[in-house]
Parts: sequence; C-alpha cells; structure tokens
Amino acid sequence: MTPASAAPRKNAIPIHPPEQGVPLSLANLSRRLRATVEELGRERLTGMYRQMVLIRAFEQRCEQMYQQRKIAGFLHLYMGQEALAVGMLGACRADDYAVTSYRDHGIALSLGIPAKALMAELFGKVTGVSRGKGGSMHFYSKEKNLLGGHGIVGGQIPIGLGAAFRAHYLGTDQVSMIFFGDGAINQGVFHEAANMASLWRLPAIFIVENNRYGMGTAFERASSVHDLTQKAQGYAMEARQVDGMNLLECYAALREVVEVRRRNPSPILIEAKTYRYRGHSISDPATYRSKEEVEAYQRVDPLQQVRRLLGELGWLGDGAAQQLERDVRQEVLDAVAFAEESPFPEPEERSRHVYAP
Ligand SMILES: Cc1ncc(C[n+]2csc(CCOP(=O)(O)OP(=O)(O)O)c2C)c(N)n1
Ligand SMILES: [Mg+2]
Repeated sequence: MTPASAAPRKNAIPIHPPEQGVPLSLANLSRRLRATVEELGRERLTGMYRQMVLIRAFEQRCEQMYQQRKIAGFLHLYMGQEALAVGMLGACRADDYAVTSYRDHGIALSLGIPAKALMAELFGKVTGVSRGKGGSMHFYSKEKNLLGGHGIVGGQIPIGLGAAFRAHYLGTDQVSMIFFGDGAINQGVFHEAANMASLWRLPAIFIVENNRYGMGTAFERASSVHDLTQKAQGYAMEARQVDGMNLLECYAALREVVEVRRRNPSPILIEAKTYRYRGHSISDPATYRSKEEVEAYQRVDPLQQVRRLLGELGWLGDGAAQQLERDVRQEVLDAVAFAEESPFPEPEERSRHVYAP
C-alpha cells in the first residue's frame, strides 16, 4: 500500500473558486446588512467607499513610483483587500490598537494616517511616518495606535497580544486588532499568543487575512486544515468567518465582536476570506495562479460592490462618484509632491529612535 504521505499532493490542490458570499446589492441585502446600511447612513458609507478608493489609488501610484525608482526596497500591495481594513477598522474606536504585517498600506490609510506621511515614508523622506527609516513594511503611528507594519511573518502577533494585555491590566475597554496572513497562522507565535489570550481572557481580535497565498504557495499546501477557524478550537477560543471582500459584512461582524468584548473581554479568531490582486510583492509576477482565478475575484471587487450599492441607494450617482475619484487622485498626487519635496533624513537620524542597550 502507498503511504498517504507519498500521494501526489499537487493534483489534490483545487483551483480556487471565489467562495465569497453574495455580492452587495440592494436586491439581496439581508435584514442584518440593511440595518447596517441604515446605521452607517449616507455620509459614513460614502466616506468608507472613499477610503477604499484612496487605498487603491495610492497603491496604483506606488507601483508607478516604484517603476520610476522613487521608491526602493520592498513593496507589498494590498489591492483587493480594501474592504477588510476599512470595514473592520471602521467598527473600532480611535483609541483601540492595531498591528499588522509588511502589507500595511491599507491598514494605515484606514486608520486615517495622511497619505502624505505614508508616501513620504515610501520615498525614504524624514517627513514619513517612520522618519523615512522604515519604508513600506514599517509604517508606525503613535497618534493612531498603529503598532507597526512588521517584516517578520507573525512577528506582529505577540506585539498585538501585549497591547491586549495592557488593556486588561489597566482595566480599559480597548481592543487590540491583530492582522496577519494565512501563512502567519502556522507560525509558533500565533499559537503561543492564542493560548495566552484565551487563558487570560484578553481583548485580542486575531484577524487572519486569508488571501489564499503565502508568497507563491497556496494556503492549502501549507495548512493542515483548510477552514482556518478550526485553529481556534485548541485554545477554546471563539471563531468566525467573514467575507473579506464585502465591506458591510466586515463592518457588521466587527461591530458585534468589538462591542461584546468591551463589556466582557475575550479573544476571537476571525478568518476573513479575501484575495490580493497583485503578486506577493512588486517583483512577483504571480504566475502560480490562473487568469481565470484572478478574473473570478475581480468580479467581486470590493470597491465595485460598494459603488454599485451606493448608486442603487441613490447616495452616490455616477457624476458624484467620478468627482470623488478625481478628488482622491488629487490627494494622491499631492502626497507624491509632498514626498518629492521633503528632505531625506540627516545622517544623525541613523542612530535616533533605535533601541540600543
Ligand atoms: C519568519 C519569516 N519567515 C519567512 C519570511 C519570508 N516571507 C515573507 S512574506 C511570506 C509569506 C507570508 O504569507 P501570509 O502570511 O499569507 O501573508 P500575505 O503576504 O499573503 O499577506 C514569507 C514566507 C519572513 N519574512 N519571516
Ligand atoms: Mg496570504
């Protein structure tokens, strides 16, 4: 008999269908999401759409700036995952904590960090959020409680856990939003953090952004279970799945999750099913996935879903949507101009803000 381990695993990997739920539209909006639309109202929902458009436009410009060599080093784009960041962080309070991986542009913009300070960081300028010393992977903001972009896969998880512990220790009702990838969930630190969070009932919101790939490896090839919420069971932790391409689902889910935890802290694992439209980083042509697969996910583009819904609601007509896009494009161009004009850090900066015993 052939041992199971010798079976040709490659053939067992399915071509990914988009498993996303029903795309947003007035006709098929559940009662829960109708209530969410009413709660948000025209101004906030349009504002959230604007944030998503800003993330997309910011990153499209980043690609260009990289090609023109204005940006150097690594560049991991978030395009496709916008609804997740905007929806989930939109359900949080300004004093909550957030921490994420190197794919941090969308999270930083969703927290309201100005595009200028982020573009300047990408250009390596002293006016950047990390004084030009962090680059794309290391956005950080004390004012917005963003505890970083982190380049070590899973490295942000114990930091987010620490923020949750702080809230618990001081008896505040803050929560800690810990974003990480489907690759990172297999790192030891996730499992250690999950155990501690559950044991001490910490307000840690573990959000696994399952974009189906860790670099060029499909997550099914790297994970022993394909329903990532199962990983919470070993830690007696609550878990749920969310359609990460759907802004309202992301917002509504987090609204409930966060509200409960402010009153009665406990951790939760949320698996957000999403997709990145670009390769792992700017230098990855993503030849490991099919054109059909990418197109299938483009049909559930998170931006288009919200734009269609806003149109159906009569809250954003075509003319107003085009104006919004023009405004956003200008905001990004202003960010580029600011980054261009800003100075590089002085040589003394090298040893400033660096931990040294
Ligand atoms: C500890 C560690 N191991 C390996 C790497 C190399 N590496 C960088 S990104 C990455 C894939 C992570 O994938 P995932 O967690 O799914 O996040 P995504 O890039 O999809 O957002 C790997 C293996 C690293 N940076 N750190
Ligand atoms: Mg991934």
